[in-house]
Amino acid sequence: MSGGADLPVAGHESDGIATRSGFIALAGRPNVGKSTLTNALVGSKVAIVSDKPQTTRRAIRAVAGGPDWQLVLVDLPGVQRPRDALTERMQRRVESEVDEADGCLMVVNAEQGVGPGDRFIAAQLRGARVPIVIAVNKVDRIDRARTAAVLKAADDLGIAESIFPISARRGEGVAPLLEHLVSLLPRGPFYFDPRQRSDQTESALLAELVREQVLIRTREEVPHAVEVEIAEIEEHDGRFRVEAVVLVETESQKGILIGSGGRMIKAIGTGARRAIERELGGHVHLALQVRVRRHWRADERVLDRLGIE
Ligand SMILES: Nc1nc2c(ncn2[C@@H]2O[C@H](COP(=O)(O)OP(=O)(O)O)[C@@H](O)[C@H]2O)c(=O)[nH]1
Ligand SMILES: [Mg+2]
Repeated sequence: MSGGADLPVAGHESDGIATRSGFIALAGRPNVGKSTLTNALVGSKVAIVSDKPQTTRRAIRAVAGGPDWQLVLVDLPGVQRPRDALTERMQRRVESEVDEADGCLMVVNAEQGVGPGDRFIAAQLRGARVPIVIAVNKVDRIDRARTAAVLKAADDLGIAESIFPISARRGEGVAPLLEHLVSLLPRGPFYFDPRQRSDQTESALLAELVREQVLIRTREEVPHAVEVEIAEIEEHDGRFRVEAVVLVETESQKGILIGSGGRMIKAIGTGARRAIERELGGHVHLALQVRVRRHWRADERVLDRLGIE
C-alpha cells in the first residue's frame, strides 16, 4: 500500500477491481493533531493546522487513496461544551458523523497524556457501533518509557481495538496506522474521484489558508472571532488574483489584525499568498480586506453562508 501516490487512471467507479472504501471519523480533543494527521494520511494539505483551539470549524472530508482503496477521513471539530450557536452545531456534527462512519480514529496527545478531556470523549464513543482505533500522537516529544505509559493509559480507556504510537508531524508510524484503518473498510466502490483530496471547494480551502495565517499570528479571543470569505478568484495566463475578506467582530480586533503601520496584515497576506501559490501552482496577487461584522458567530444565517453546519 502507498500513501496516496499511485492514482488509478480510472474514474471513481474503480472498474471492477476489488476495492475497499469507507469513512473514518476522527475524534479527539482540540490540538492533539487531528488535522496534521489528516494531512499526513492524505499526503497533501487539506486541513489547516494551528496551536489554537477550534482551528477546525467545518467537518472536512479528506480523501486518502491507493489503487484499490479509498479512505475518507472526517476531520471533526473539537468537542466542547456548547456555549453559542457555533459550538452547538459543531457538537451535533460530531455525533452524527461517528455513527455514519465505518470506524473511528481517536487521537490523543502523548505529550500531555490521557486526561479528563480524553475520558469524556471515550465515554461518548463507548456506545459506538464501529471499531475504534487510538493514535497516540506527538511521540516525538517524549521518551520511550513515557510513550509506553501513555499507550497503557490509552488502552485503559477501554474502547480501542488497537493503538498506534505516531508522530503526525514527522510522519512516523503513520503508514502502519493507515494500513490498519484501510483493513477496517468494507469492500465497495469509491465514493470520490481518486484525484480529489477533499470535499472542500477551492475557495473554501483558500479561505482556510488565509484563516490559518491569522490563527498563527493572533491570541486570546481574536482567533475565534475571525472568519474569512473569498470574494473573487481570477486567472489570467497562469497568474491568479484572489480577493479575500477577513471578518472580525469588533473594531479593536480589526485594529489588531491590521497592526501598527499595517505590519500584521502585511505578514498575514505574505504567508497566505505563499500558501495559496502552493495550492494553485502559479503566481498569486492576494488582496486582503478586514471588515467588522458584529456577532457573526451568533448569526445562524452567517454560519449557513460560511458552510458551518
Ligand atoms: N511535536 C508535534 N507536534 C504536533 C504533531 N502533530 C500536530 N502537532 C502540533 O499540534 C498543534 C495542533 O495540531 P492540529 O493538527 O491543528 O490539531 P487538531 O486541533 O487536533 O486538529 C499544531 O501546532 C501542530 O503543529 C506531532 O506529531 N508532533
Ligand atoms: Mg483540526
